[in-house]
Amino acid sequence: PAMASGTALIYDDEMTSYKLLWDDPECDIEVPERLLSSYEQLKHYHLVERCIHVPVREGTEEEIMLVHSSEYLEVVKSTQTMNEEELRRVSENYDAVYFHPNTYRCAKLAVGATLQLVDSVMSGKVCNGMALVRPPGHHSQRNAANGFCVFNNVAIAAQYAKRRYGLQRILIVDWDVHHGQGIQYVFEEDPSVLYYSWHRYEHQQFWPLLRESDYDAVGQGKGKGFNLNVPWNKVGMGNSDYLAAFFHVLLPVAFEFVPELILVSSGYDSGIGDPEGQMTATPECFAHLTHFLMQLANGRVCAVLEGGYHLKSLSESVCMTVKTLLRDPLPQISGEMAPCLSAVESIQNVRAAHKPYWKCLMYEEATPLHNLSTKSQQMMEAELIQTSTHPTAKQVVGTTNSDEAIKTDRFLESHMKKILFPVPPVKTASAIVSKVDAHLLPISVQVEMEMNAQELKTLVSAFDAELVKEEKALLSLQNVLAVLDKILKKKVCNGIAESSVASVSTTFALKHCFDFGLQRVLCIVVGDMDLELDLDDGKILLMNICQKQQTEKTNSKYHISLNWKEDAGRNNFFCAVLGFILPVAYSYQPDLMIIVIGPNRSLGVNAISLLTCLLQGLAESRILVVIQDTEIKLVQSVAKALSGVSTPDFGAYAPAFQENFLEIKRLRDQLQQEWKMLRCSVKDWI
Ligand code: X5A
Ligand code: ZN
Repeated sequence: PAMASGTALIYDDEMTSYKLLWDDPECDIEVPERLLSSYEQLKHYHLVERCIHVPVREGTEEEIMLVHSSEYLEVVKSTQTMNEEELRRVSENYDAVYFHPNTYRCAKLAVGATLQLVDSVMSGKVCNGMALVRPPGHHSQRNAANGFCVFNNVAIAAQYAKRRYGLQRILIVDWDVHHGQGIQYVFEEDPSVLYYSWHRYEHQQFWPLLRESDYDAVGQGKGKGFNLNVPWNKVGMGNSDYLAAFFHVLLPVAFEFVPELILVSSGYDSGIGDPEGQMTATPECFAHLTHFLMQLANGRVCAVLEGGYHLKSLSESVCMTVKTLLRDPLPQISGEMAPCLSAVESIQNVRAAHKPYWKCLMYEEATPLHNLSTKSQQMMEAELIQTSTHPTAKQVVGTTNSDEAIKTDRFLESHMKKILFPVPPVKTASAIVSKVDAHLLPISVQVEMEMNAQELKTLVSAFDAELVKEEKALLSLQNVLAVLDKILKKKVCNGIAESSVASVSTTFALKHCFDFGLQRVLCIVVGDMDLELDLDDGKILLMNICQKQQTEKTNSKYHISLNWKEDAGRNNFFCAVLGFILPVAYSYQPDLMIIVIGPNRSLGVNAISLLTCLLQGLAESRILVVIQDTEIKLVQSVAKALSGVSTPDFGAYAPAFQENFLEIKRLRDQLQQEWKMLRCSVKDWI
């Protein structure tokens, strides 16, 4: 279905009007500059003017009482008129909290800002948005402030959305580095709110030090299965660990859940340089996380600020989130893509704990690992350090001092210049060359093609002298080349080309890519097609999804054949995309993707469109789709996926054919040494 457009930004500097008035080393990181510097950076990148400004309001008492008791509300209210001495005394009743005379007013604005965002999205005024608020909310509970949080903004928003809009399924994604135990408590028995949180845990040695933050807290009563905790037992988790948790835990479950709205407890203390989190995820990681969530709930994503205490890291990450909500192309994610042992261990444990509740996990082995013996753990860690540049705990310990914070500042300064930032963004238009009537395609995507006939003939004859003589083939090549050329020259981001000779066209296109200087092209072929390609140098990764059994074994790691049985209408291609294709693609890190749709395709229109949507996180969103036969439905659907006007609707989820599932599992076991993002269990680690 088509979706609303536009991104709301909700911010009011009144929420900077409270601060810590006394000495408290635990609370002194929660400062007004957190909001000021985030907003400044949004202005700097000209993102503020691209968003729709929505004013804040106060949350009402009734709204606050959707989650909190009236007694607690009265306590918070009473702090307005207190002197410093009294404020200190109230603060001491709670864990890691300070009050200021303006706290109550700001906490009401934070709730109201969050509800304004939900209203803007639910009314269709915008598609998505972000609220920059203080105080944060996810630790606060029915009767208690906790961890800088006063009212639970996101939990209130979920209750409000259920009540006001009759929603039946809301997904809360809490990517803050702390466990939002406040949210967990509110929805523990509620199957209509799926709560996902990853958090620094260190076997319960990290604040808030709770047993119930572990992976085996799956929810209670009717809510069993609707609470997903991914506890990180080491510091130093980074881009690949976070993405692995998305691929192997959150996304399969979320696609099965089919949320109607997504609320993000959007804390950035899980980012690099943060003194609380001590993790290593770089700002562009948040662009990718945001992008994946945008493929669910018809794009209705509301991000609400929680933590984040390294000002530069925080503000760059906020910008990445907003930029992605605005549908700019995604920056390439940096670093080697391989989750660390400890991360995979946590992922395996959550998957095992949730096996009874989700069809996507039904074939999982049911063995949570309790604790790997220290010895085997050390051996495996040693192996890991040799084979991967993944930051180890040792490298990041000690980032709390200000020297280290400044180092991160400098690192980010140059890092952000290297990635796709700042403006201007590449135009996100698509180039389409197709026999399908222009008026049947999304308006924004038609681009005139311009390719000098002589120039083309020269190119083609260098490739294959015979081809120049064949009128029809020449025309096909021309289509493909015209679109590809625009992508390579960054005049457009992506495109579709019809070609009657897809295989020749693709070979030709690939050659053109390398002449242009690309290093790695991911080529996904759907259907039966023989491509004569030299795959040894790793410049092409060929993935063939087809029905016919591939008899001849290929011995190149750059040729992967996925034997997939047609399952149109059964909607279980998710397993293959999330559990296999995306992890391999992220491990490979291509500069461009070519998706070729040949004859006898084993995937339906929706599956192909979903694949197209999800792959846009790679290669700065550069995708060329080559379609062999003119199929109006397919061209339309892929065009919509590329232009971001809609995500394919899959309806309810059905379990995978066991055969399909086993195929994925077999391939994963076979290939996880090469393509490390496939790892979701520690068996066969070495
Ligand atoms: C919202 C948030 C952290 C509290 C840490 C207390 N709170 N040590 O990030
Ligand atoms: Zn936090």
